[in-house]
Amino acid sequence: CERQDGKPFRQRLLVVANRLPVSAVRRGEDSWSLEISAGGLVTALLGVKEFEARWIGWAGVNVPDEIGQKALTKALAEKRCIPVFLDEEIVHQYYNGYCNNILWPLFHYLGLPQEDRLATTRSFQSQFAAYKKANQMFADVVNMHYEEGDVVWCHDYHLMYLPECLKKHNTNMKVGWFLHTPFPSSEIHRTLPSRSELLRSVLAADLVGFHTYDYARHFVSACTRILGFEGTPEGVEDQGRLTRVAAFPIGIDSERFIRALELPQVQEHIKDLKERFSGRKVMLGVDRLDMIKGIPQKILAFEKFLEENPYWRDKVVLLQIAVPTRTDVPEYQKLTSQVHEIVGRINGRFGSLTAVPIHHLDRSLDFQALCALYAVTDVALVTSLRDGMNLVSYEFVACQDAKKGVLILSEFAGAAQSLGAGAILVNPWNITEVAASISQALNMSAEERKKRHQHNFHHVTSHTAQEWAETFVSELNDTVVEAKLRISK
Ligand code: ADQ
Repeated sequence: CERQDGKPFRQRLLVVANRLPVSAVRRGEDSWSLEISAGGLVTALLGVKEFEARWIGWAGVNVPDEIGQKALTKALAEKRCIPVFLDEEIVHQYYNGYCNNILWPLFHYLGLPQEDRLATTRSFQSQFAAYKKANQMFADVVNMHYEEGDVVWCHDYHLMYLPECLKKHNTNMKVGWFLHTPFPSSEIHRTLPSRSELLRSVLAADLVGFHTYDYARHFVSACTRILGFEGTPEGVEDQGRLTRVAAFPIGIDSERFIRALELPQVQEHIKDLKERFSGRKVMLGVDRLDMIKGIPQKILAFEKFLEENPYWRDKVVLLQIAVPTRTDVPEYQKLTSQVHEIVGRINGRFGSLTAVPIHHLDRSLDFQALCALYAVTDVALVTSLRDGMNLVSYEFVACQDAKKGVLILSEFAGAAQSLGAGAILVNPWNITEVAASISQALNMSAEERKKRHQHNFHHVTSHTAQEWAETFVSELNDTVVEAKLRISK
């Protein structure tokens, strides 16, 4: 195998994530069509030039029969992907249950839905057992494909039990683990019945990474308070065995967004949007429809702004693009209806026969349409109640070099630590404050907008996804001596 520049790869990198970066659709008993989804992680790994990356993960479909599994494995191999087959029951208990119903809300400080709290408490043990079983299934596939010298990079809260499974099998394996969500205060983590087991397993990795220094600090505190281990500037130490813990803030492939703005199709979209919203300032929200994104709070703040600023009522429009996720979960269905109800009420209250103040779309946009929207926006509103990083804020900044619009950003998004100096930071729970920040953004002088934008643009274009992946992987690769030390004790 060769790199794009023709030189041989130095090593192989096995990237293990819950989902493979492909959507698989079955076309016949032994035929599949695959589509690569160009997510952030895929792009990021293009930057890891010294390593030849292979993906290990679930393809997102249930394939109960051997013929189907063989055919899918073969088709995926061409994309350098290796599947982990999970049956429906495991997916229900591990993915919908333990990952999305317990860890996701807990790590975002949301707790559990009230009516589900007791039921979840009862089913906790079986869901955790399924979580461990699923993680072991991922480990089995890694072990099957691992070759000496490979570097293994595990991703996210779905796979916290994986580092231990891997090290138990092979203590020489170089294992890293990165969390894409926040790691909560140790007081929150303490409430998790499986708190110690998960921490111990993550500590089996050689390098543990988070988006921000705060998350890393919370993790180290959890290890000191819950496990009684020692926190050091390097990480966590237990009887001379060190696990390195550090912050590796993710970025985006900013060049991809900047280049896209030059495309004729994107220019065409931009022209249409400008005509459509001429005479009005455009405000934009782009989120997965998830509790953590604070969409109802954002819309209520916009209502308050309209209430308090009659002058702006027919001069501003909020475009909220929300991709539905986890649509089979009642809590998410409730969120969708709640958002629809609030939007309907506000449009009824402030709309006219010819214009409404909020356009809400329940769907995903293609890349070019998204870039055009980012480019015509005057004010972007990111009001996550908690967010590991939030890449939408980065993407908006990358597309704004001509317009120099304003970013209103939740202080509870990891991105607040990198874009805080250029954005207007807000507490999304305080709708009065968010409403005031909308007013501040719409009235901001061109000079101040330029200054703020330049700060953010510099950050977004100099801290890319590629650099993030390269830094993590090379630091992981350098941990070899420590890894051996840990094992020999
Ligand atoms: P997410 O919670 O998915 O990621 P985010 O970082 O904002 O959040 O990334 C979302 C991605 O989906 C962006 O690339 C965005 O363009 C795209 N997207 C969102 N809504 C869309 C829409 N309506 N149409 C088209 N595309 C849309 C998790 C964590 C984050 C962390 C990332 C990366 O929750 O905090 O930043 O992983 O680590």
